[in-house]
Amino acid sequence: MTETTNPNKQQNGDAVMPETSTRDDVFDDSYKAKEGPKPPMRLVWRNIILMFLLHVGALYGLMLVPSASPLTLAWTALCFLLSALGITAGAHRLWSHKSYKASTPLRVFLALANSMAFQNDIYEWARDHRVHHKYSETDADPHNAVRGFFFAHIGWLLVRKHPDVIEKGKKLELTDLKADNVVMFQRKYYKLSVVLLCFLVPMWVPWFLWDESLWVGYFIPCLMRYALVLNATWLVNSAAHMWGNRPYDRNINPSENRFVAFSAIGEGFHNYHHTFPFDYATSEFGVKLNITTAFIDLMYFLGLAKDCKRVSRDLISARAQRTGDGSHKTG
Ligand code: ST9
Ligand code: ZN
Ligand code: ZN
Repeated sequence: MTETTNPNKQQNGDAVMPETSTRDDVFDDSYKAKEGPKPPMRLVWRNIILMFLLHVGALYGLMLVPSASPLTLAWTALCFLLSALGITAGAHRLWSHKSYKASTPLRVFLALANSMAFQNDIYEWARDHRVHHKYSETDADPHNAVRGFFFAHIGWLLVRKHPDVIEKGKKLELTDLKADNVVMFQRKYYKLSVVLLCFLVPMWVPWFLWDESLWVGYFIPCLMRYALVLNATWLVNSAAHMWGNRPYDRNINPSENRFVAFSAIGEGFHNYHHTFPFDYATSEFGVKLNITTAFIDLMYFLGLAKDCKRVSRDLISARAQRTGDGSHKTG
């Protein structure tokens, strides 16, 4: 593991930037909101209708759970875990933040898992996420939590983006993503990969292998699982930007939220993550409530991941003392 100890001053205080990290995921306080009235909110009815239908389908899937075979439920849990890892270990910690390096087989696996999660392709996800970190809680943040829980959770996907998101996003450094063949390949064949991996495979496997009905296969491992992964992810943008302690930086909204950490397989330690975005564990406490970190550790052990970046304990304590809300614990 690469431990960061060099206290270079960064724009967001004393967060330390390892040489290989992207600088465009670090908070930039130079953003100035444009004067004058805000642009009008433009609803995207196609997304509103599809998201409504998805959630109705997911609730119906929940009602079908008692009629599903135990194998189908185990398969649903596996699909949840795989698609979640495609976001957490893939789009988030690897591609948005470059917090560790992954071999080609691991990147291929994570890209497939990412298509199973159907949350926009990796390139678009990482671009939006970098702009979220860099201009957090401003109009240039795609899911600006200052606009309320609903907007940060799902509302931002139901309206046209604020022009500042696009303007600032176009200035981001994305050459690493453009140079990654796996990312570009996934982007090129994204729609096909989603149809196969988010919908057909989760529905077809239980029918083919243990005679589950296609109906149950469609509503439980497919729609219900997809909606659960989406909502677990969105909770990081909504709940973990509002509720919880701020042991590392009391001046920012992102918070340590254990419920979100549990449901988002390790991504709820959001005050830590926004303070030290390049840490591969996204938490001070390693694998605690953090399946994603355990997964990356396993990949490291198997020789498929390397250069996992960590922040030193001394630096964490110094930062917590200087800017934390006083709730910092060391265990
Ligand atoms: C989904 C994503 O759910 C979820 C992401 C969550 C992030 C969470 C982060 C938290 C931390 C990690 C925790 C993980 C936990 C996981 C737990 C798992 C258990 N920069 O987009 P358009 C350009 S997706 C630069 O159409 P509109 C763009 O290239 C769900 N440029 O904007 C294009 O240019 P051109 C499924 C940008 O029209 C133009 O602008 N998907 C940027 O405003 C227009 O782009 C959906 O539901 C940027 N940042 O529409 C809907 N952004 O024309 C998907 C845009 O030249 N999205 N551009 O190509 C949409 O339908 C639309 O984007 C929209 C906005 C309606 C939302
Ligand atoms: Zn992040
Ligand atoms: Zn955030």
